Amino acid sequence: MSKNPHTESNRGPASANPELKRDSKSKDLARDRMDATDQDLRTNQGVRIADNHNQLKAGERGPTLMEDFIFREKMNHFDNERIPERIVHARGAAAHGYFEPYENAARYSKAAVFRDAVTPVFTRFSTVQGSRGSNDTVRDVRGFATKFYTSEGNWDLVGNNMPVFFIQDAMKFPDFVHAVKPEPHNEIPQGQSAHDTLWDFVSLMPETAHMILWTMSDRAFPRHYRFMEGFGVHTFRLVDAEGKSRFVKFHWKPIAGTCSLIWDEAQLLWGRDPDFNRREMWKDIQNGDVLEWELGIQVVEEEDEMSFDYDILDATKIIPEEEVPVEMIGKLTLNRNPDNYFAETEQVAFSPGHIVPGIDFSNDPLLQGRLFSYLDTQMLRLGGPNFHEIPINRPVCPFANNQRDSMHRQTINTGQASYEPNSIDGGHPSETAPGPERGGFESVNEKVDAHKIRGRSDSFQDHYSQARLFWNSQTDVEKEHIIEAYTFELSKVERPYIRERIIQWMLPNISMDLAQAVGEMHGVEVPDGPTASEEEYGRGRTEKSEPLSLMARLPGDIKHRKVAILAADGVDAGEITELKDKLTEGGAMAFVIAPSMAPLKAANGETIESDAMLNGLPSVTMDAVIVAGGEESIKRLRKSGLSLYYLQEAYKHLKVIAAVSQGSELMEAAGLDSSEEGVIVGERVEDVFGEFCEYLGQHRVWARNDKANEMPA
Ligand code: HDE
Repeated sequence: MSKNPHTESNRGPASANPELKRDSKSKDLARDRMDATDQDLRTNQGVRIADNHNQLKAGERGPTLMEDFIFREKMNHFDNERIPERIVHARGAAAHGYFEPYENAARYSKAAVFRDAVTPVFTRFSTVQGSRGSNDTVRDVRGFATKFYTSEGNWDLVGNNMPVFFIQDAMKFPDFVHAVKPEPHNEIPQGQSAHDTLWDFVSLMPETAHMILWTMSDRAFPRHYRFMEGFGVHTFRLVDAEGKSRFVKFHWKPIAGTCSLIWDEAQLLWGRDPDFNRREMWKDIQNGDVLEWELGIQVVEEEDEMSFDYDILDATKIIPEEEVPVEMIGKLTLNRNPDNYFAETEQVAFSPGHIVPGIDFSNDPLLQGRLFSYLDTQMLRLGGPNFHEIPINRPVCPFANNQRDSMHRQTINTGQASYEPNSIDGGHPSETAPGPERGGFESVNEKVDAHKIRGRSDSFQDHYSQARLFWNSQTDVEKEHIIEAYTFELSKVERPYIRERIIQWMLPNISMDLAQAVGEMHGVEVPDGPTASEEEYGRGRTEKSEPLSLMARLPGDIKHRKVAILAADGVDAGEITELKDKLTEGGAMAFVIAPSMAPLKAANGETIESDAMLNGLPSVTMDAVIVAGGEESIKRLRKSGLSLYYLQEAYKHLKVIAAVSQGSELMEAAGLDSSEEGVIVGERVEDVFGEFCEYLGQHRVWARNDKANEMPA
């Protein structure tokens, strides 16, 4: 069992479950894997196929014959390959892995996932708005859904990379989704929130203010899934072995730290690598560079439920970490790519309703509505109620019940009794009484004694305090990015009255600076002060909360970072080797980027492989650039507009740029001034490397922000 360095003194009892290995789900999937190695080509009925190129025709130039069962079967299967994509979160990428609890986890929950040494998982990341074929790096929320194949059944933690949501009550979800999705008359825009219907809805629904602010921040385009936080969003419950229930919020804290793309980069990536996030995760896992998070919880004792200045059942609110610290209770590692996208990533069916003993729901009205929606949507998407039999969805623990039949049933249930109680089949399958360990599921025995009411609690009224809290917690650069985001998004809104509603009626309640800056860019006059009612404006805590800034958890080192080394024929081979060795030693990945894919002929006659062409892995796919020396190499690179652009673009995107020996000439040719921060030149690799790593650890050269805005690239 892993040790949690943060909670040494806070351990509860732990027990290991030796029979559950981390690859138990992989073994379970093995029975459905199909390997065509050395196989003959056959029909689905097992008949060997002699000719897979020609239909059966009446004569060489004649019509196809109806009896061509081989053609008909092939075409019929092809015609029916597609299933409906997810109504939201259609575009996703996933990986297998495992979860290891820390010893303190079992203190809060009797769930096996917190007791067993290791539990296999499958995690799917997604964007929300776009269709399955849309771009990865759009401005959007990212889904972060994990299926834990626990020894007591599947638990799904179906969260997002932002800790709050747009609406408070599930009743508004279809309205919100209709507003954010491409508009119904022309299906524009794809993967974008910058359009009239979304902002119309937002401008009329002040409860969206907080979440919209998050989506206008750089969190809306993570640099890599590994650099992204995750949140369960709702308040859930954990139930311990004594039956005591506590409220919790779940957090995924990335071990690699947090960092994001910047907007211009994200937009350029739509064209240069629309699969950017999924490709990076895939390649990293392929290279053994696993993704890791710690699972954290904020615990609220039941008696403290009402002690906050917001309602913990309101999904538009966070619990600031200063109020309730996040306690780490385990570690997630993603280390294996799926074998087949459709079978696994597309067919996986998550639901917040998939819980296990030791975990329970709260009365959050958004969560309550989700409990219906996820099961319901699988009926259409996966074709009926047997989706739990699809290999990626089936639990690793044994399970039996009296549910029978329906479309595509795989299980061959033996025995005569499909009801309970029965005496014919020995009374099986039979119930298990609840218990502290391995017992039947038992809901928290909460007393509910109330009038039926279609309404909302007054404690859900404050829509702006936490938006102000978020704004106040951002650094200057982050605030600038948020201002740019509202300005850009609203510029795409055609109706002036919608733009005005946002600028005059929403933004002043968050920040007058924000309202004025966006108002100025839109030529819209801003009122003197807040415009919301006292209740909606709220009086909650608004002083800075450190963890709300992405800068609070910058990577700090060069691990997992991608570094381009620009080179051409005549490059100094020694420098390339030294750079690659040093970067790899620090956990970074180095790529030799050259004008062509032909192996490079170094100055000393050595041959060096080129990893990509200048436009194959452009600067937007990299975190930093180094120009290696070699007189001839620099001469060639100077002649290439692409290499000059490479440096300028990296400069504009605030990336650290270094040049070794003659490499400085390419810097000059690109118009970059080595006296500036984060533009480093030196005679030898060791002269530049230390400073280079320091900047890279900070993710970007933030001090360059104003200057970079003047760059045309
Ligand atoms: Fe979802 N959501 N959602 N959602 N959601 C779906 O389920 C829904 C919400 C989230 O990788 C759908 O199987 C309602 C919050 C993720 O497969 C659907 C409400 C959070 C995924 C659905 C919400 C999420 C979904 C579409 C408001 C963060 C992708 C396909 C009451 C805590 C999971 C599907 C995957 C997917 C409904 C709000 C996260 C339609 C009704 C809040 C990560 O059932």
